[in-house]
Amino acid sequence: MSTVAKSNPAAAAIDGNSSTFWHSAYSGDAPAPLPHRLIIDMKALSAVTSLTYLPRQDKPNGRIGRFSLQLSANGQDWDEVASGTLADDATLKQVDFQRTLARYVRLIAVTEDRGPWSSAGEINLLGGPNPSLPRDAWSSQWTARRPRLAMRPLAPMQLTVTFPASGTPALPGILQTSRRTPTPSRSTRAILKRSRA
Ligand SMILES: [Ca+2]
Repeated sequence: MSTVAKSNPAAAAIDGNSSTFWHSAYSGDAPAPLPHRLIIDMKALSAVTSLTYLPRQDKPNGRIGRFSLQLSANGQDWDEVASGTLADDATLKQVDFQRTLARYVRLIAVTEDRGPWSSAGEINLLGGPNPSLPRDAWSSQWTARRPRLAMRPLAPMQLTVTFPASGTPALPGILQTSRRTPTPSRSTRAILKRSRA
């Protein structure tokens, strides 16, 4: 995203430093609309059981509320392993799920009470009852889903009302739209013919 502040890249969510953080775009033209997707590539398959999320520690902006957590072994086929709503505070959160073999992790931030932003001080993945997985080779990136449809109002449909000379609307079909009525298919024509007979 061209509008991401350079000091808050996705890599800051996995750098082991709780005072640096990833933040979605908040300057430039406009904030990227939610949901935001933070994707971590662990570069190797790992058995994962939990994700921890440490919000940024300096301000509440961007704390992830409702979320979906998805895992993938190949980066193409994703399974949601957890979803829910995280408490709106600065404490460390842990999301546990069924032990899954995965290489890619996709954290989808769906809501934020203050605005269309997401941020993360540190995100980690746990591989069992105890250990953090080694993060040396990991990489991360984030994207925002753009609306599929342009937010442009539709042109109003033009309605034409025809009145006969007597002043009484002709029925039926007094309203004619500017959209062309589709030609009935052969089978429809046959049905219409039968129903008229
Ligand atoms: Ca960090």
